[in-house]
Amino acid sequence: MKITIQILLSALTLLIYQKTTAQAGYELWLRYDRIQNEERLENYRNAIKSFTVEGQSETLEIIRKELSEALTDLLGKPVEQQKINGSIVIQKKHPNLNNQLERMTFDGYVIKSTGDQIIISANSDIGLLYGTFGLLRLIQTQQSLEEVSIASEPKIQERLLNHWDNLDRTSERGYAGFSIWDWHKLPGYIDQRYLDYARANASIGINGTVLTNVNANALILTPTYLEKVKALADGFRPYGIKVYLTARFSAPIEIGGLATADPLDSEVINWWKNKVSEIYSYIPDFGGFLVKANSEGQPGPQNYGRSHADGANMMAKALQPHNGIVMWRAFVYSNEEPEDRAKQAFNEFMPLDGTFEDNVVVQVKNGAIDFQPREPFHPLFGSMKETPLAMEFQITQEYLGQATQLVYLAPMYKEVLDADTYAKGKGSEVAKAIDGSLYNHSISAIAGVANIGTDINWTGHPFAQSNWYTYGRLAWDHTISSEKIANEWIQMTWTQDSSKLSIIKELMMTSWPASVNYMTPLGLHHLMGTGHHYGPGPWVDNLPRADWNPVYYHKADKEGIGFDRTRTGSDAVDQYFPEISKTFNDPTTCPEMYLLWFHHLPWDYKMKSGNTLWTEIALRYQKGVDQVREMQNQWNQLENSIDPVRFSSVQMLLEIQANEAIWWKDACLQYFQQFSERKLPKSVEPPKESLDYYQKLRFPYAPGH
Ligand code: GCW
Repeated sequence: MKITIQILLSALTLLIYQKTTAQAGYELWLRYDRIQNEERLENYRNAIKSFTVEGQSETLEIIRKELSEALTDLLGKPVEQQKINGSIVIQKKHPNLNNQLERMTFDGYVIKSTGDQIIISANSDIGLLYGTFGLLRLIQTQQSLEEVSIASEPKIQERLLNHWDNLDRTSERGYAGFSIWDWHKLPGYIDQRYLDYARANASIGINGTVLTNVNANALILTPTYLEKVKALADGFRPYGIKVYLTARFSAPIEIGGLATADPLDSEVINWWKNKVSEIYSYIPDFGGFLVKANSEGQPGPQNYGRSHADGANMMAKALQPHNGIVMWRAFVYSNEEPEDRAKQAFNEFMPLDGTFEDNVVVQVKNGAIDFQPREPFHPLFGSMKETPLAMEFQITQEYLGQATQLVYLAPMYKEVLDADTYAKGKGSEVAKAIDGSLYNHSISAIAGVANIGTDINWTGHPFAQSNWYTYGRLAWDHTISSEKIANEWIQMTWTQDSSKLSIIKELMMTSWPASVNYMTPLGLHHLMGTGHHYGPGPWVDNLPRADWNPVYYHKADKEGIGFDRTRTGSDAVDQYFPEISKTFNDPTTCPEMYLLWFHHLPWDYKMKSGNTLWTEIALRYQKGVDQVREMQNQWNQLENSIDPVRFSSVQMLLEIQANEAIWWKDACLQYFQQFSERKLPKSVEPPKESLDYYQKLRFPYAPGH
């Protein structure tokens, strides 16, 4: 009797614990809440009585566990595993689907209903895992399975997260607590979080992870740390996730005891060769290196008068025997260079096109400056023809409200992916430059700077989970729309009620345009506070390098505002193909969203709306504030339909966001007003505090810095 009560009590505690973590969001989009629509539930229950997974492997075991738990939760009744002939059959290279599977590359999958069974098949166990999550997503989003026939394969081969995580567990630009890698306790202690992380990534098709910060520490390449990396890699492998590391260019000196790191020096070449072999002795499927070189103080080949290609190729050759790749970042801008910062990466890398080894991918940020709220696409996309380019998106919201603001990034990613480079005439979108189809490259890759940390909900802001989800879905298939991704994510994370779903979707779709309005409207950029980049600092002009200062970017003066990148200015426009450069070069054809990115215009410049530029800027800032208030109203309508913990957490964060939007508006408008010497339009609310007040705000312990 006593024992029974004890068992009951601990079961109850577990239930309560599970409930609280679920409410706090630890489950991410894998909550598997029971289907509420009775009719659909009945259909699913009739169609799915059991499942069969053919074969044995760690991955297949994961599939069994996932299916059994997920289906039982979703259908609200146990769904048993059957040795043969279950209502769902999961089988590699299923004979009936051979035709389709033979045409499939990578880890694609097929889901097909035969009338009385649903078959999931693929060429690999990992493909089966993706297919399993694919099927579960169909059920989570309540699609009919009756005539289901889906063939899905990733458009991009290497779909990576980049963690900017340091060995001391801080995370550069991390806003969700500390790094999830507990290096101190590894390799002995495998935190369940590592496996949950791998599972979540597998559910959206992410297949690689760079564990360490691009501002790299050579110690990660020493045996002590390689043991730890191996432990993670072993845990991730069954989920199809390969491990990569950042390689500090000066490692041969720092941990190898050599006098130089010159990439043409034979001792250095040998050192890397041996180091790479050593890494593969720990991790036989190690993915390769990500390198930030000669950028923001990181060492690189130029320290020895060598080029980026010399550096990248030296590492690439060391990796070739093991099938590893080098992702060499194009985020470079020189210390001395008086050239417009937006032009420097292009100038540096274009002449190197065609000189890289086959296993080098040049990793390019979405825009030419640095993850700004909105940037025109990087001119390297489409321009480098011989070199595979990886897209680097930032998921962590360094310049986009960090962890206090709800900003759904899918529309931003899509704007860049869908932008036409005109490299081979119309229809040469950025996405095609990345997925390899534009110039027939055999490697394709994409990277997202992770927003994951130790916070119970992984990402700090509950809605920041949507950006992790979005990144994975777009890395898999860049043609999916932002609305569809939002729909899926909301249904899996928040609610099955379609009217509630529409409210959340609308709020999400407004959030990015809103943030651009209240932070950097009309092509303004890099106005953030020094160092931490939290909040506005358009007045900052005291940093050691000109191009670290907001005044360098907005160039506001008595005449006007904006950075002149036209042919008579810095001529950054001519880094684009003629169709685009022509459009950007002329203020009357330049899309207004990029206007002040490319043009320095008078305060009285006539905008399309008929307003002057000054008035338009002021109205945009106000609009951003109003949009956040509307988002608050929308959220408040959900009060009784969302669990109280998550509801109030988002409610509080939206209140902070609204105040931050006002702060941005007031600080920027008062600062620019000193130059424009014009009144604020009537519909713009008067500032809450003085410019002096805003200028004196300090955040010495802002996170992610
Ligand atoms: O966005 C800037 C960040 C740096 C970062 C750098 C980079 C890792 O402010 O923190 O360093 O970009 O991408 O290398």
